[in-house]
Amino acid sequence: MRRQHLSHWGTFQVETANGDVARVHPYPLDPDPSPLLGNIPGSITHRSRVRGPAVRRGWLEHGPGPSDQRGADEFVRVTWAEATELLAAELRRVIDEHGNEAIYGGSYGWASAGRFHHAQSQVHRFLNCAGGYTASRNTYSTGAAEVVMPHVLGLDDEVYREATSWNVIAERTELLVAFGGVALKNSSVNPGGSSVHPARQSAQRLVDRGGRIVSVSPLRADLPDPRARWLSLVPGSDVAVMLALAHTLVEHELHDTAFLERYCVGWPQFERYLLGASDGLPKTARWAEPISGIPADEIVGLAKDMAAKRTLIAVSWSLQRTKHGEQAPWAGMVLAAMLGQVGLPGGGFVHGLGATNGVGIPKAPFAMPRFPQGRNPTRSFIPVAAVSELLLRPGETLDYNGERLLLPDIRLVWWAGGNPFHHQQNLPRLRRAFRRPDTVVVNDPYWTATAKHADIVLASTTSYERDDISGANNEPLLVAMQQAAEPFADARDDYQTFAELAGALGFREAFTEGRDARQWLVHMYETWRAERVRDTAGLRGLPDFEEFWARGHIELPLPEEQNFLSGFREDPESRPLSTPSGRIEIFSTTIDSFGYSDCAGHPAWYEPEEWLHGCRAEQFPLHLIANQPRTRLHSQLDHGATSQGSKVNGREPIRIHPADAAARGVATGDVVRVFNDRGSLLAGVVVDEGVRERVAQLSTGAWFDPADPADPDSMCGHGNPNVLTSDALSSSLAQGCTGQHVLVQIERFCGELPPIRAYDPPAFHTR
Ligand SMILES: Nc1nc2c(c(=O)[nH]1)N[C@H]1C(S)=C(S)[C@@H](COP(=O)(O)OP(=O)(O)OC[C@H]3O[C@@H](n4cnc5c(=O)[nH]c(N)nc54)[C@H](O)[C@@H]3O)O[C@H]1N2
Ligand SMILES: Nc1nc2c(c(=O)[nH]1)N[C@H]1C(S)=C(S)[C@@H](COP(=O)(O)OP(=O)(O)OC[C@H]3O[C@@H](n4cnc5c(=O)[nH]c(N)nc54)[C@H](O)[C@@H]3O)O[C@H]1N2
Ligand SMILES: [Mo]
Repeated sequence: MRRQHLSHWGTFQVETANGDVARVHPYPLDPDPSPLLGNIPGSITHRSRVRGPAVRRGWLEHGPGPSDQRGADEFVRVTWAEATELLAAELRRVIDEHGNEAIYGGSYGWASAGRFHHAQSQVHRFLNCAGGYTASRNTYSTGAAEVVMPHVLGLDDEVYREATSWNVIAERTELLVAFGGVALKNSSVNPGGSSVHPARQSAQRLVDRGGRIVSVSPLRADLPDPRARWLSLVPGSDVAVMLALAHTLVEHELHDTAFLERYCVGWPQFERYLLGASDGLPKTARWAEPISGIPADEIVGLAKDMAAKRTLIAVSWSLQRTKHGEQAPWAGMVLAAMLGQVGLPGGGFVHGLGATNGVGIPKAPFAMPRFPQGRNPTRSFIPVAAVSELLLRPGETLDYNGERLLLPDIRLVWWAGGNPFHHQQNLPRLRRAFRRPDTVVVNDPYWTATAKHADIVLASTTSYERDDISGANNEPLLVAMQQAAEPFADARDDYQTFAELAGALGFREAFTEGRDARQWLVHMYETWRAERVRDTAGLRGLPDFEEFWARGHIELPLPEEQNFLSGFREDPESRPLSTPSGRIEIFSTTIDSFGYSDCAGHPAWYEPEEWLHGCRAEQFPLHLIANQPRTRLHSQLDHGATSQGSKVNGREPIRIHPADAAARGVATGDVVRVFNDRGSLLAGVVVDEGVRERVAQLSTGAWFDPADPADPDSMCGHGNPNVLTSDALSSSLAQGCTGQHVLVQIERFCGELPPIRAYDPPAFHTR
């Protein structure tokens, strides 16, 4: 029998056999189903599953406390009753002795789709009922943009949710200049689920119509259509190119002064910087040529074209996942403002086009069903990528968006639905940070490196083992996610785990409100339906829960099309932006007032640290792009068929230019050691002319596999790039993740290849 289900990367039907997914059938109306669906079969009973609750032996025998055994110790299988009792007692101790602030419950991560069993919502609701926790703010995805764009546009995630839609771009855009390209691999996924994937066909349509796409990127693979133009540049140099384009527009009087006057503030300050009046350095195309490697006449030609055509400037999220990442989206927005096409159909600015499937699909004019997380009475928080700072520097401070945050002394760390040994930079440092707390708790279906570094591991079900309802921004289907298999071994839904714990701590009723999982689904759906019937005429025909469940999905009426900032353009007086000036802030008095040396009041060029023109490049001469994987979502289902199919000699593939391969005497299929002064890893070579010279590309997501689990500096034999990346943050403004770029050296690996142990469970001790 087929069950309806959904993941972040698609809607599909599931066929099961022997307690596992045997086959998935993509949603028939999806023109471009994701290859990531191939990772699902076999995932329920894979050997890397956590079979039941487990406790680290040292923690069980000696009690809570800092430990250098995390990641190296054996585990002991316990019953759910024991796990609940031990953890309830430890939570009570930490809260009584150190306060709720001492719990780090930021728990960043994508988990699985599904509004009710969403692991972060579950852990946050639970910890809120327990009196709160130190939280995390912003994301790894857009950590820099989320802080700077509210100052510039007064918008937060509306920048993506209200992005110009693909159907408008396909029909109206004449020139799409995409900094960071439009990598179709990324449009597979959407947080919370996806059904139809329009990016590929839309890019095709644009080119069929005679429109042009210029993909500015160090990788050819970022072209959304083979007919698009690849403009290769030195990684990290985009802001210099944007400034040079802006300078060219001014030089040729091609900028729209009327638009800048009416819709923006701060043009004069920026213009002084651009022309060199404030620092003696005009940001000309000649200036940008040696920085970016793009010939000056190319830049001048492109600027003239941009002014002559209906032009959309796309800035990918990757550009802000770097040192000074605040600058690229801000400079891109300013460039679009100079062209004066902001708010016109198919013109203007878009941030993250194709980064997820949802960017480019109009947003629903209403909220999705939700599982309330409650209120966190504890005020302490960190910008999310500062987790190593938090754990290693208690009592010290961190600048953030005009505030000075005090880093609390964390005693208990709780992760549910995220994998910091996937997402955090500088894993050798994270491993040291994970030694400090008294207790680390992880809920996960799999023995990820994070679970192996925990003290208490709570075995979770996967979404296929439970019923749920989807619900995602910018997604036209609401899907009944129907349980396809029985829970594996002794795994439990996170909801049940937290409900039992809440019981042991005396707040079960507050956590569950007396509902079981099924009753929550009905409650969430029916509350949502009642709100929709009240506020949206088009949704009056919504079926009740039973009918929705039987149908498997319902279609949501999304707007036909969407044009970013069109309302503001039509009437800036009655529909101002929610910036202090009500207009686009080319110069932000607020940011300027913070007085940060690494983020001024207007977008500017700052030299990054990890790049080819810096002094580190003498030692580590290749620029590694650690981007999102084509074959999986982050670290999820790395053992699945699609992901495994891409491995080279069992290692994650690293792509390098033929000249760089020849210089090192390596060829496709060889295993290389990739290293810098932070760490080293093994990866499998793919020689690729579509990679710029002196650039290498190694995706995130290979499960961390230290050769010696007791040594924090141990080589990763599998190819997780975060062994090498720097955990320096974007700037004092946003303190965002900078993991996209890192300098490395590569050499042929001559030793004996270590076996891949990443998917093996840890050793167990039997009592
Ligand atoms: N170097 C570098 N690093 C990066 C990036 C980069 O560009 N370069 N990108 C960053 C970005 S943008 C992101 S978003 C992060 C992603 O980082 P994460 O979101 O942390 O990565 P995932 O692999 O999606 O981790 C999700 C975890 O949730 C678990 N899980 C799934 N379903 C459930 C469930 O129902 N219950 C529980 N308890 N657990 C569940 C999965 O098994 C998995 O371990 O990585 C960041 N890291
Ligand atoms: N298949 C798949 N899709 C995903 C994800 C996944 O894990 N797998 N993760 C999702 C998530 S959480 C997020 S946040 C988004 C992220 O979306 P993005 O941040 O856009 O994704 P990346 O793949 O990291 O980067 C996109 C491209 O930017 C280019 N690039 C890197 N550095 C530079 C530079 O300095 N200059 C220029 N011009 N280009 C550069 C790289 O060639 C890279 O392929 O992707 C989402 N989509
Ligand atoms: Mo992300």
